[in-house]
Amino acid sequence: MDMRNYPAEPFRIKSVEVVKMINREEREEVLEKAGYNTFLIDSEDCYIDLLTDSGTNAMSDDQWAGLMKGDEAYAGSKNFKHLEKTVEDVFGFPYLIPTHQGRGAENILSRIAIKPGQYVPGNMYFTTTRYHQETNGGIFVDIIRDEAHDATLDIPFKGDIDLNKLENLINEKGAENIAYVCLAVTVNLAGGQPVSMANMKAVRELTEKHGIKVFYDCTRFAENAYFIKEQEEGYADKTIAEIVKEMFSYADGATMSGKKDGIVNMGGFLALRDEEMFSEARELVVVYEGMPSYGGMTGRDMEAFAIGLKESLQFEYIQHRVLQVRYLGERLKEAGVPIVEPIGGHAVFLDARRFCPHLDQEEFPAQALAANLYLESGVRSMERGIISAGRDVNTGENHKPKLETVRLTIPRRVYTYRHMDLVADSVIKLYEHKEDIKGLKFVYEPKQLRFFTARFEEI
Ligand code: PLI
Repeated sequence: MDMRNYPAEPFRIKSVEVVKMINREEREEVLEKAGYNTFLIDSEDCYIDLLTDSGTNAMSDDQWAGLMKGDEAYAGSKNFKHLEKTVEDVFGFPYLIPTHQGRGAENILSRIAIKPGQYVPGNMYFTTTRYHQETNGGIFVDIIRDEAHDATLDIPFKGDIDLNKLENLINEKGAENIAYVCLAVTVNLAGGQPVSMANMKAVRELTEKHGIKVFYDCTRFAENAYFIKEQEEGYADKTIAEIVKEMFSYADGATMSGKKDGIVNMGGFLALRDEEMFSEARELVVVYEGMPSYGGMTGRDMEAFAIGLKESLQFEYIQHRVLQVRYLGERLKEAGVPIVEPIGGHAVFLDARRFCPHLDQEEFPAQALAANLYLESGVRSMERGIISAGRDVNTGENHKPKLETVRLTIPRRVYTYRHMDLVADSVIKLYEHKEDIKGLKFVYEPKQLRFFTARFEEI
């Protein structure tokens, strides 16, 4: 692979955190103690930590300086004003409810916008999002285009909503029985796949006819905007900021986990266009999060978040971000390792079905692969397959997602290309003796969001 096709880091390193690699025997002990669940491994025992890109970002010197400007007043913090203005500038939403992280915003939105028995169509599920929708009596319906469920199809904008699926659902159930459409940019569990501007616009036109609201999950909005600039006709000469503004002009509001494209370690929000909804959301934020001028964040968190949102719009930053992820994916592809294609914005997803064809889905191939990658090299990754999908709330049966994946998630501004090489070499080495990977079974299965704390042993 020609490194010259990849942009060098658009930053220099000012502070470092020393990491160390423990030996294989120690890693075996750690893995057994963690019940073969990478969520239960201590950070200190990981050499390269690709569990998630959530809250694991490196802040800029501007953001660190911003922390010193924290106004920790219980009410009316100036940092809230800064964040509120930034969200309006970037996304165009006038009303802001700050929350401790994305799921705090999902909780509030689900409570105010879903009546029990209503349907909530979305472009694939996300774990915490679907949990809050279902807990509030909503029925999640996956309306992403079929191709998104096929790991091998390399086509652009695999995160798009299938407009026929949406229209059929509206005709079948009636517009009054649809709470809202949840549109995620990008689609995490599909492999970080983006949604095209054309699709966002078409979803808006269709729902407007029926009086149905559209809320975006804007957790990885900047990555999505980069893909539009790179791949959608008519956007090459637009700035990331202009693209983001247009994307959100087709939405009634958004939930955000600042821990991703906000480039901070903590924070989130619910942003709204409608004053009445805002008023309802404000009544709930004081119950679940905190005063409406801080929600779940400190003043300094809000300041760093406001600065991070603006930084995420810088072309050099977002180009490096997306292409660094692509570099890792291309190295794996070149070696014949099966991955989800095309390579998404925040992570490379190993296709565990093809990586471990000797394991049945009920033997948890992705969970086993993640455990074995840690064993191989101290690289921590995350299962995104049958364990993450959980059980059907009515039948109790396991959801069996077509995509059975291990996510190598790249934190923002944290690792170098050399780190990506080390990860690629480890995965390639494991692929060469993949038959040694044994299936797993539960020894402890939590009832909710089981992937976080479940424990396993080898079959
Ligand atoms: O982790 P939170 O509560 O700040 O955000 C929840 C959340 C909402 N939407 C999407 C698309 C996410 O990816 C998301 C969190 N993702 C995590 C933690 C991840 O590891 O991908």
